[in-house]
Amino acid sequence: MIELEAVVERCVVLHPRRRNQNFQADLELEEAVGLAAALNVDVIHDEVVPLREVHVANYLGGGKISEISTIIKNKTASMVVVNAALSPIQQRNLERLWNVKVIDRTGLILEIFGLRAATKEGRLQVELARLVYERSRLVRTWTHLERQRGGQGFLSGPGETQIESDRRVLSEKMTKIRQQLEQVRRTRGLQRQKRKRAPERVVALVGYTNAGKSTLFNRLTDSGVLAKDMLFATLDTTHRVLELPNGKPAVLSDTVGFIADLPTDLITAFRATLEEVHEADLLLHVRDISDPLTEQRCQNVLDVLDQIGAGPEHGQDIIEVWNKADLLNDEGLVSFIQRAVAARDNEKETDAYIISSHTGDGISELMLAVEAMLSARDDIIQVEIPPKDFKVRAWLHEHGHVLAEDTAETGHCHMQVQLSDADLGKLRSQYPDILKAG
Ligand SMILES: Nc1nc2c(ncn2[C@@H]2O[C@H](COP(=O)(O)OP(=O)(O)OP(=O)(O)O)[C@@H](O)[C@H]2O)c(=O)[nH]1
Ligand SMILES: [Mg+2]
Repeated sequence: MIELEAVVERCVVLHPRRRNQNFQADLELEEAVGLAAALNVDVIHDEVVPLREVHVANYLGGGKISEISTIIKNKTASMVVVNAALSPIQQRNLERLWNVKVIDRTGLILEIFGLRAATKEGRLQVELARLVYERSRLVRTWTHLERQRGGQGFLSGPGETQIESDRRVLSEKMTKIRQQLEQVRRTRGLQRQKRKRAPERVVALVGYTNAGKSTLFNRLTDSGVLAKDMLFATLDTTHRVLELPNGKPAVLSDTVGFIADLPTDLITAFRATLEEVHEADLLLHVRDISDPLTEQRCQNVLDVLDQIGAGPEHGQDIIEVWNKADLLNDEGLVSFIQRAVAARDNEKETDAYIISSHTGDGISELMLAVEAMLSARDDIIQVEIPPKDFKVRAWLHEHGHVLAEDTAETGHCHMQVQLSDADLGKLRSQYPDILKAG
């Protein structure tokens, strides 16, 4: 049998820095190199490219293009990553000029997600996102062709027909995937409902990719999910039981990491996965405080949360977990400790706890905070449900934690239920009569 040697792409990574952009371009280049590395390619050259203006046709200026051309030839590169959003035309033109594969940031992230997706739902979501991306490329290519043809609109050349039919094929594929996804999601929805009916509260780990969510998840739940110095190590949501200090169980879920400029198509495609985040009782926002870009990345995460209707802007409880404290020097650590204490004292700021998932420092304090936060909003109520409103009983079982229940001869059901603030509000507005005082 002939064994084929896997061809490892030899990759050039470019990070274009626009004139008005920050001085942290080298860190952003570093992230792009990390993303490329997550694709198992060999990064043989990387550089920040100062860009005075975007050139419509080729994105980069002529001088830079020939400079990179030489590097590609000398180092026998086989692909170039441009860490920016290229138009389809720019991408194609650069490919022609350099005679290698060119991908932009969205393409890169899509490739990584494609490699990593392990569950059926994950694979379908990525495939859908990729089709949406390709389809938009076709549409834009089409606009471009139309412009090129200028006034000769009567010439409906083969290009048009080709693109039209390509679009149709893509649309059909997308419809099929959406149907399959629907099927998978129904199952997931049922599982989620089952979890919701269970009295356990759900805590979700969210955060920038590589912040240490999976490492913390493993430490808290004694499990062995993949935690690795690799961007987007986790793509599929995992749940495990988390034992709180008071001995009560909660459910902890590990989720996909976020990244700056996460393509909107991907956010949409991962909506179902992110719904888990949306419906959690508490979010733990894991941050890598040893990362010089930690503030910027914190904001990126908050933006994505906001886009999916989750997080503090939407009234969801959240705690910041400042991870990787072991990597700070004494001075850095002291300043973060002061900030965390100040944040906890300030009503308007999100509570922050400093930990190291590696050494375990700070974890017990964090867990006490989680426990307190989970029960802070609970109320214990007494209700009396007349037989005609019996569906409320099912609702209470689904949403609350039923502590006691008994049915009188009259058919009235008495219940003692622990309920979140939000659910109590719903109950009050829909069934104002069944709440008993006290
Ligand atoms: N020094 C140090 N390293 C840590 C700590 N927590 C996590 N790491 C390392 O950071 C890297 C990323 O950790 P993961 O747990 O995979 O990060 P993640 O947030 O799950 O990342 P994605 O799943 O890719 O989004 C790994 O190499 C971990 O060993 C910590 O407290 N201290
Ligand atoms: Mg992970």
